[in-house]
Amino acid sequence: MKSEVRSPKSEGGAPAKARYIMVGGFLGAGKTTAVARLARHLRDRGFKVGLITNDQGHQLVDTAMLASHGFPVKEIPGGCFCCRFNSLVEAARTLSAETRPDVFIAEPVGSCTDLVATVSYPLRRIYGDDFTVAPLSVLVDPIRARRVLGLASGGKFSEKVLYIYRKQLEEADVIVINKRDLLDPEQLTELRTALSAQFSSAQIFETSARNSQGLEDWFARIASGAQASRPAMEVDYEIYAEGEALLGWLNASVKLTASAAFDGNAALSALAAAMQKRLAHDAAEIAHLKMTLDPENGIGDLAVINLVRNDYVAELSQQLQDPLQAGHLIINIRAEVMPEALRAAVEDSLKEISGSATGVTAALEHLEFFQPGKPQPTHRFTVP
Ligand SMILES: Nc1nc2c(ncn2[C@@H]2O[C@H](COP(=O)(O)OP(=O)(O)O)[C@@H](O)[C@H]2O)c(=O)[nH]1
Ligand SMILES: [Mg+2]
Repeated sequence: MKSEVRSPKSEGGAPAKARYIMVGGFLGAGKTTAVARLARHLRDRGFKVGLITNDQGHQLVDTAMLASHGFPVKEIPGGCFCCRFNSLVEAARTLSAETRPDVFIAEPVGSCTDLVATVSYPLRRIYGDDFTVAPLSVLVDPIRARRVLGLASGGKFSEKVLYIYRKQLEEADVIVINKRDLLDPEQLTELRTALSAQFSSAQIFETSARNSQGLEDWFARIASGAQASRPAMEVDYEIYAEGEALLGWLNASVKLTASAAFDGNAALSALAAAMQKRLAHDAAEIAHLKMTLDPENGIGDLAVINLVRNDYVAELSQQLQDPLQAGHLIINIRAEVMPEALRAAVEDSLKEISGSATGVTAALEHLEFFQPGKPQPTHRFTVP
């Protein structure tokens, strides 16, 4: 089939096209987890995989997490794929020069929408000789989705942020209800029914990316299916920009050192809990708080912690095997609050976990906190 992933053994004749797979969805839906699973799935079948991460800022938890699994990763910081389309193509070229991937898997920014018109269709039209473009997948966290669709109560974002959330679903070729382990069967059916009623052009899958459940059918669909050729949706870029600007963004990197070896997993949990408490006090709706701790001399060892809504506890999705005496901490937070509140929460929380009581010293190496600017796509094609 024309749009299939090229065979890993098809060296020799005319250069085959690489497959471009984009895994979108709102902040915290499980994109990075799913990308890591998909990359491993393809690698196990003999394909070479190249990963592309993207963010409005620099110093990304996702890049550190995916690189720790041994995949080649290129990061496009400082703007979304649609606004940095040329950097996206450049990243694919660099990966090609290094490892010649058969498949690129790209994770766009979780607050980004209009990807079909600004990324998929430009890739198809301008670089159709280089890539076959997979259907666009949009992942959802089912607890968050049930609240957005009015099926459950709980913390929500304001209407302009929800505009982006719904637009992401509207353009999806494939909607993946991820984290299905968090719902009982009735709640899952109710969510699926509501999604298929509102977003009828999308095919729906149910997965637990973290537990590797339900992934095969979805992977088969995006590894070999063609993307539909339908007119791209309409987007009000004023509302989109206002929704983006309501989300505060913070990225930081911190050097942690201690007088004696300390438990890095416990330190991450304590830090996440302190930030969560501070942000709750500021009435910030957390979209994603994520951190990695990379021990000095801890070859391949990396701790990852995530919090994706206020009324939950931060989860250590990867833990360190051993105590550490020095390490590098990356902090990424996206929440509906002014960025200054994020800065204060991070600085105060770092003070809480360091000092004479713990023997840990926290030295801030990089700090940026901002509201994303108005998206200004390089291209916008309403038909492929
Ligand atoms: N319960 C559950 N949690 C998951 C699943 N997939 C991902 N997560 C968790 O959701 C959080 C956010 O995941 P991440 O992949 O970083 O989301 P992203 O922001 O969309 O890239 C992490 O704590 C993951 O471990 C799942 O299938 N079930
Ligand atoms: Mg991610």
